[in-house]
Amino acid sequence: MGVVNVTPDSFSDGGLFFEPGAAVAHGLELVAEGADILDVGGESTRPGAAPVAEAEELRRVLPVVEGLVAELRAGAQAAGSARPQVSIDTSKASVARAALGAGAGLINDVTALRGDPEMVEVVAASEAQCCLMHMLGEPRTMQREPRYADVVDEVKAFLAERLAFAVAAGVAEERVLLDPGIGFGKTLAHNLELLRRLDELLALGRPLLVGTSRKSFLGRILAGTDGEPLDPAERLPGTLATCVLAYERGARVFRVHDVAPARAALATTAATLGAQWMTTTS
Ligand code: HH2
Repeated sequence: MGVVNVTPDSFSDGGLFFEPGAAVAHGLELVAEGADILDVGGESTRPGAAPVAEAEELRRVLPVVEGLVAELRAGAQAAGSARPQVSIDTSKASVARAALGAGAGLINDVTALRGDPEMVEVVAASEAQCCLMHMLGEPRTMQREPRYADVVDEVKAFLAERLAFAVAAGVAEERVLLDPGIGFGKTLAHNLELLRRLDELLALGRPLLVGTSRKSFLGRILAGTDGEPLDPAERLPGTLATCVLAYERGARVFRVHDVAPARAALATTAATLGAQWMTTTS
């Protein structure tokens, strides 16, 4: 899953692809690098990020979803292959509805259907897949001394409850992906424990999505002697190490900014483990 941030303030690539044309071109580049899913987002979830109004979020993401769907459709038709999927990273039902109307096939809701009471109906009424992610609190406050008795048990119980909620509302279980929410209301130790014990979440019976790409815990592990965290642009080795580990522990969807190196690292890991590298496009 390649990240297409249409924001001025995302933590690692804010402002780079803010114009619709630049965002579409970037998404197509990620597909050329091997992405099977493009995750389009118009609101940063970094700690302390300013909320984005509905009209502004729509203005940012809708032309990009429309542009990508049109280009990917044409490309897939010409090649006779499956079209890579477009995902919408939003917690607003109206944005999800509009993106689905424009051809998105996955709703990535970092609030796991808690942010907008209408979101679950939008998902249930569609054929789309949906990613439910764990987050402690909300982005503005989530990194203020997060505490857990046992982070893995609590994330697992939360995801089980959210999955049951979605299914009870009419979302087919087969459409749901689950995500432990690396960096969302977690300390460095929490993130590492979740990755180390990721296999415990497999008992939930749904594919696991993991997003470690360039996140600040990687910058902290490799902080300089002055204590300064490593710059986001320098976090690719850490991203790849965590993706490989997460694959070995059972994760199957990896939300990354740097698709080509992630794909190469994961294909090599899969081959080494004797598994087949499954994608929708090959
Ligand atoms: N992480 C980010 C955003 N959306 N969605 C899921 N399912 N899982 C994640 O780990 C996840 C996510 C944060 O990364 P990014 O989009 O690069 O930054 P920002 O939120 O600042 O735009």
